[in-house]
Amino acid sequence: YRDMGVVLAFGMTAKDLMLSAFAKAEDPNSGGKQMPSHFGQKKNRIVTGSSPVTTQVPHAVGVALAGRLDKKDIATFVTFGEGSSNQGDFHEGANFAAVHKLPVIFMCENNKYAISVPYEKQVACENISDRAVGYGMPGVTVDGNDPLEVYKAVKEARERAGRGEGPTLIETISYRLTPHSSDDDDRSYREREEVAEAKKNDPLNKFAQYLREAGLLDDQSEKQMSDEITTIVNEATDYAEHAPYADPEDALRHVYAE
Ligand SMILES: Cc1ncc(C[n+]2csc(CCOP(=O)(O)OP(=O)(O)O)c2C)c(N)n1
Ligand SMILES: [Mg+2]
Repeated sequence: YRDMGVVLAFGMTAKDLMLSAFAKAEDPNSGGKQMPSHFGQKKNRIVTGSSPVTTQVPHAVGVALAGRLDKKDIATFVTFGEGSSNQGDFHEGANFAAVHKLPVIFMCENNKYAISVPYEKQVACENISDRAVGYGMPGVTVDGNDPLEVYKAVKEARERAGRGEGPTLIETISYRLTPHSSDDDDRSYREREEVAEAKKNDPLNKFAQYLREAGLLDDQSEKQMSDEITTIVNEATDYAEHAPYADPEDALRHVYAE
């Protein structure tokens, strides 16, 4: 759900993302009809999500059930916020997946806020992962700012799913460094000091530091990587900016049966 990093890992490209942001005809998600970050791409097996939060959870459970019925070795991976974990869709999906031991990896990205509502006004339990026991599946909480910890937790969940042991709930603790959206003024509900403190844990900087200490990154290789990424993003931006918009008649495509 809105996970740009995840869809890039699944094979979506910078060009795909820019085509979507500029709402162009070639946008693989929706031909320019959806809001940005509402991903969906058949080629990379990314199932279209809806804007109402948490509807993606029962979808993921249903896809896992379909895979089971078709005897396919698949697992589904679904993400949602800690605020979204209070929606009925989460509880129904988690319960059904656990009862039927479906291969689903539930990942709750706990960034401490649901727009302006802080964690302590959303849930009374200490961890979102505590909820897993109520459904009969393992629940773990990991540092969401540490890519290696996240990788390890997801890998273990995938292996469990592959062995037919059912779903796992992974909670990744992070922090939303920016306002929720351009409409949101976060100064009205949180202190600047809190944000400044959280910035010290920015995973991009922390992981770069880790790689430096491990001797895998230095100034030269970091600059080279950064230059390469800048070129990719600039080329994707130019391409998308100049790409044609969809024809007006296309507005009804995939809306009504053809
Ligand atoms: C069912 C539903 N209610 C309300 C909204 C409006 N809304 C969009 S994002 C959001 C907050 C979600 O918070 P969280 O689940 O913690 O995810 P985050 O944005 O922090 O990643 C809300 C209330 C929505 N999209 N869907
Ligand atoms: Mg949140």
